[in-house]
Amino acid sequence: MIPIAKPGVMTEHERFMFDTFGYLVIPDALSPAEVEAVLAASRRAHSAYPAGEWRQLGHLYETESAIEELIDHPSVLPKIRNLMGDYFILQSTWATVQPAKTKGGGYHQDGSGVYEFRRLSSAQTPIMQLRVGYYLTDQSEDGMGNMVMIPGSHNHMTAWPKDIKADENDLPIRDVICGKPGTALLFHQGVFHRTGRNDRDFDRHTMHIVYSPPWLIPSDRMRNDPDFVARTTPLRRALIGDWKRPEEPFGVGYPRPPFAD
Ligand SMILES: O=C(O)CCC(=O)C(=O)O
Repeated sequence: MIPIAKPGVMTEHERFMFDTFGYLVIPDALSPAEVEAVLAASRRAHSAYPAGEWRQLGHLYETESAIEELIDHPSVLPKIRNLMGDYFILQSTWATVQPAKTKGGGYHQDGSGVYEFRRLSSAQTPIMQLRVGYYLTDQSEDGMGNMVMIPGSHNHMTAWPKDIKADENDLPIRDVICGKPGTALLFHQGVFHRTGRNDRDFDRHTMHIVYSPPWLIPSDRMRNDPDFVARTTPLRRALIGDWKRPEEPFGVGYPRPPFAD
């Protein structure tokens, strides 16, 4: 029971599965050449830090062109627009490494820990972040650092059972997301999820790209580099939040990002 989707436009079937499960799995979202380039960028960035630690590095798209390409990647962007409309920003980007032979992480919902998004509603929390995890290393079997999701857990406010322990006292409905390099996992921030264990003898790399409404602050950067803003495309400039508001704050909106359609 995998909510499998195809790259590109959101079909009605896909939208129904997204609303039901809270995520979609999109094989072949990236070509092998794109995977190779993003993986090389991720390895380059992490090589400046000690090996053997789980780590996320943000804001690399200004210096790594392969990561910049993911800002408005055609495999995923139409689905983001289907779910968020035309006004959203790139809130953050995280090149994530999980070392070989390491345990998984704990279940959580994404968002601001100090003011959790689930406080915004007594029923289903609205979409505040759409996250796309591009698998860069092989995760086609369990135990390769796969994401583990609890399907539909964004849809209610029942408290998370305190005694759940990953892989030990776990939920039988957990879904270990398997995928070859180039697979994308698109999910609602409210879905409980975690990093799965990595039993293999190679580090696992995933590139996470996070979109949010335009009034959330970016979380991987304090500012955009003016040189990057000047040289990137008009659409990417809009998506990184570099637009002028005619009136503060959002009184009469701001120009629609220059999508091709
Ligand atoms: O290890 C990973 O790639 C997933 C990390 C994660 O769950 C998160 O950043 O919210």
